[in-house]
Amino acid sequence: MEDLVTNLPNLVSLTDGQWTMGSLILMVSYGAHFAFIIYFIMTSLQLAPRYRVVAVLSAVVMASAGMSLLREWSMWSDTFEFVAATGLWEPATGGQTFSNAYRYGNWTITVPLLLIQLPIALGLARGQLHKRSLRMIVPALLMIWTGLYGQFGEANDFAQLNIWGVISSLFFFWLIFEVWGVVKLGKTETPADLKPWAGNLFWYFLVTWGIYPIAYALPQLGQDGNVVVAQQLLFSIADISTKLIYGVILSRFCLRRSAIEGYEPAVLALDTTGAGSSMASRVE
Ligand code: RET
Repeated sequence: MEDLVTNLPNLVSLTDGQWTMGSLILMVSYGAHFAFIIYFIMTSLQLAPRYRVVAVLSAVVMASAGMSLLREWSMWSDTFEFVAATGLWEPATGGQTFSNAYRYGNWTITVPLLLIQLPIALGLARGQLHKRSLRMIVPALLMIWTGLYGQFGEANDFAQLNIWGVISSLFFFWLIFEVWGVVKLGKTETPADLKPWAGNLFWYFLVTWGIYPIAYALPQLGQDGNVVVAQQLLFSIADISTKLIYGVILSRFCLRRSAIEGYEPAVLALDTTGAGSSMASRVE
């Protein structure tokens, strides 16, 4: 029967420290995502109308990911029970099973939204925006769904994990190529002062999205509590970096861009002289 369990956390016992750490990591993650809904909605008010949707999309991503992570957190609580005889948190007999698969389901929604934000922020014209978004979303979804299938091998079938991991990585390379194309195109549309942001965004994307395959492959290091907790930690660092911090960076980029384009609320928001509190004194 045990072979039917496809996710590593259902096969290991955790020390109290490990169990608490896992619970804490997931709680901090969903808490952060929910809290930043407010930040992104408020920020959207300072952006020029054409960029406003970038912050709004971040708020939507926060809500969607927050709910998914809340689900992971409650699954974590329901999966383990404390056994006084061993002093360990053991997978509860007949209890819930823990699975990362819900994360992949959630990415199906959040990843396309994250990708669409980029060409909007970079000011691509409408025709290019649609075409380029589609060209990024296709490999991204194929990457996620092949990875979703592969991750069911993390407990019992490393061949499944690795073969589908490699296939998924090929789609990831294709995606990176498309993102690079968007950034290159976007650079030509970006005001001179902000051009370095575009290149930096690409490298930020590469490093932070690159954390996910490491978390995916981690169970091969061993079936123990440290690996289970480390996997959740990596997923959470990746989640906060690719959605929350990425959203903050894009919003700041759009705020500067809005100001350069003369949008008054953005000019005032960026005014650090103190004079901005009075509209009149800012005009000269
Ligand atoms: C998988 C499978 C193994 C190979 C690769 C993967 C890449 C996953 C990525 C996920 C990004 C998710 C994001 C979610 C935000 O909500 C599927 C783990 C390359 C890059 C950004």
